[in-house]
Amino acid sequence: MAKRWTNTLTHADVTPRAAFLNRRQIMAGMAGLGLAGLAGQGRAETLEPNSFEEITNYNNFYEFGTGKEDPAQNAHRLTTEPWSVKIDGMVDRPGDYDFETIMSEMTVEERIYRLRCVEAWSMVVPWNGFELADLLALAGVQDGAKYVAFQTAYRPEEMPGTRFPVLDWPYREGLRLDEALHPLTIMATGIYGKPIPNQNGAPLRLVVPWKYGFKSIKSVVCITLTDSQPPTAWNMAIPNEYGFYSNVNPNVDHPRWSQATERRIGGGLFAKRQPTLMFNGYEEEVAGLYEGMDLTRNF
Ligand SMILES: Nc1nc2c(c(=O)[nH]1)N[C@H]1C(S)=C(S)[C@@H](COP(=O)(O)O)O[C@H]1N2
Ligand SMILES: [Mo]
Repeated sequence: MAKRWTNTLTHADVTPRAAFLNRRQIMAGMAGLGLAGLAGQGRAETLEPNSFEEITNYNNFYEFGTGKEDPAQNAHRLTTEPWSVKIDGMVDRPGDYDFETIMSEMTVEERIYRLRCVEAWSMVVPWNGFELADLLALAGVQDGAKYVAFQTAYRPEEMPGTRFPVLDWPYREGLRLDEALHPLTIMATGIYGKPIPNQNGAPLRLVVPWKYGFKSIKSVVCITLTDSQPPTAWNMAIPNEYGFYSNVNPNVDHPRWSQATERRIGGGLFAKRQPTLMFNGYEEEVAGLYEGMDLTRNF
């Protein structure tokens, strides 16, 4: 499938980023402005990815416990082979798609994305994955579909955290169809070129980089195309704190804390908090999806 988006946030290969900056400077006549002018727009800074150790030892995966180190301790219990994803609802080709079949059809590439948790910490993760749009195309989205619903595996015998009613299991999430089809939205299957560890959502998990981390549902077993907004786990649990949209927005605070700044994991004990960027730094790409919407009401 044709590549519809070029990653400008590479670390090893600086060429795409340089090309991007050149294009922008020529287009906007910004040649004299330099990096500082572009950095203000949130996406031209060099993203230094977190280490593999940081990314795989500080996690939220409540099925394996609510502590940040519980998933790394417990998620080895998750059986990830065999694995299949049921794709159903308003699609031409509903069915159980096994992981190997999916991988043989998809083009995996690296995407270095910021990950901003609603709890106000963040990381930068070099994911490997494919665009969700390509997977949905495999199933054939029907006219009239407006939303995509996702479910995580629910296996009490493998998931000690599900013994506690923290959430109404299984973990559920959802996107509007246009958000799901956006080229930034991926299904991640790896980190740093290795298969994605269980604690990060093996064997495949959603990544929506402009939304708070909880939208990026792990270990997906079911994807349903619907014409109505699906119920989502955190919204069901605490509706006044966690909305359906949950776009990263420094101007709309959580009822119990500010969202204006964030703590970058690995920055050290005395690191300065950094400003949170509108749409987590992806404003240029995604703001159009929400034109005319009141982002405070639709939080
Ligand atoms: N199934 C499931 N998916 C989940 C979660 C969870 O508890 N269960 N936590 C979410 C939250 S709050 C965040 S911040 C990210 C964390 O992803 P990471 O652990 O890979 O950094 O996963 C999200 N996906
Ligand atoms: Mo989170």
